[in-house]
Amino acid sequence: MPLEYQTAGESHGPSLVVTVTGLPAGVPIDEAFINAELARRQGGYGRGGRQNIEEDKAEFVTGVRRGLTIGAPVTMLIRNRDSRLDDLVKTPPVFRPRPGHADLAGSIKFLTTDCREVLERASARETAARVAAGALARCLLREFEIEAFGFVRSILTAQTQVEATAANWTALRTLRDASETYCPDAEVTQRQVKVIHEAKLAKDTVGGLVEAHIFGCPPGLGTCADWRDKLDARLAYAVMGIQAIKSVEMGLGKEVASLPGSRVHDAIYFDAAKRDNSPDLGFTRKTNNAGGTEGGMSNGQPIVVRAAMKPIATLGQGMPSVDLNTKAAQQSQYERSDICAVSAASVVVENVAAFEVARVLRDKFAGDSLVEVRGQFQTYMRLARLLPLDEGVRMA
Ligand code: EPS
Repeated sequence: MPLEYQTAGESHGPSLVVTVTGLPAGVPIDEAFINAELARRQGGYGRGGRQNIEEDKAEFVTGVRRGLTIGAPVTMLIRNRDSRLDDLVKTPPVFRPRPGHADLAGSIKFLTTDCREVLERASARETAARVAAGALARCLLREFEIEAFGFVRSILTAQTQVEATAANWTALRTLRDASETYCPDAEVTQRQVKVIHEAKLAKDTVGGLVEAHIFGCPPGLGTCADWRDKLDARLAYAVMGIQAIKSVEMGLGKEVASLPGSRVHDAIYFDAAKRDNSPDLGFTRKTNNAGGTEGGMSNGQPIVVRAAMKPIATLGQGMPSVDLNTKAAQQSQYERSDICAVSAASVVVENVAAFEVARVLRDKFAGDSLVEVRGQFQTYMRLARLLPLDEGVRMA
C-alpha cells in the first residue's frame, strides 16, 4: 500500500484530522517530536492573535498500540480551541472577497456569495494536519538516518546567504531555533523582524523564501520510469499544494536557465573511504546544484527544495474588491490574521517534503513490518556497494 495521507477539518470547526496510510508495523512514534513540530509551526515573528488561543497537539485515535504503529491507518486529531463554525455572530458571512485568498474563485465554484463557506477549509490552518503527517513520516525516515531541516531564507528583501550542508546543518538548526523568524543568521533575523514590524505598522503583509534540506537519502529513491513517481515531481506537487506557495525550485532552481552546462551540472568523483559510511556510496560531488535529484531519483546528495510564499492575503488596509451581493466596489473584508507566516511555512515545507521522501522510500522498500523494510533497505545498500555485481550474485 502506498504511503499517503488525507486531511480534513475547517479553520474554526471542532478539529483537524489527518489519516496516514501505508506505514509499516513497528515504527516507534515520537509524540514529543510531532508535537514540537506542531508548536514550531505555530510560532515565528509576525503571527496573529489566533496562535495565542491554539495549543496544537496530536491525539492518536487509530493505528498505534503502545507507541508503535500496527500497520493500520494512523489517524491524528488536532483540536481547534477557537471552534465557532456554526456561530453566525462569531463567524459572520464574508461578502467582500480578499484578493489573493480563495474567497472569489471558491465562492463562484460553490455557487455562494458567502466566502465563509470556502475560506474555512482553504485556510492555512490545515497545514497543522500536514505537519503532523510529515512529522509522523519522519519517525520512519529516522530509522534509516534520513533527517529533514527547514529554515527561512528571506522575508521580503532580508535574505541570508547561509549554505546548509550535511556537515553544518545541526549547528544551523541551533541558530534557527534561536531566531524569531527561523532564519539561521542572527543579523538577517533582526532585519526580517524589522521588515515584518514595518509591514504591521503599514497594515500590510509580507512573504518570503523557505528552504528544506533532507539529508541521508540513498541514491535511487523515486523513478525515471514514470513521470508521476519522479521524486522531484512529487516534491513540487506536494509543496505547491501548501497554502500561499507560488513557486517551488530544487537546487539551483531557475538559475539553471542562465548558466552553461559546465557550471550547472555537479561533476562526479569517487571516494572509496566514503563507500561504506555515506548515503552517496562514495560517489561524491563538490556542488549540489541539482538539489539531490537527477532523472527524478535521489542521487545520494542532500535534497534541496526552495519555495516562495506570497504575502498573507488578509490586509489590515484591505484591497480594492467587490461586494458579491451588490457588485458595488468595496474594500476587501478584514479578519484577524497574520502579518507574516513565512516562519510557519518553513516548518510546513520541511515536513511536507519529508513526507514525500518517505513516500518514495516506501515505494522502493515495501513490506508490512519495519523489520522487513529495514531488511530490504540493507540488501539494496549492500548490493549497490558491491557493484558491478558478478554473475553469482545476479543469479542468487
Ligand atoms: C488564516 C487566517 C488566520 C490564520 C490562519 C490562516 O486564522 P484566524 O482567522 O482564526 O485568525 O491564523 O492560520 C491558522 C489558524 C494556523 O493555525 O496556521 C487564513 O485565512 O488562511
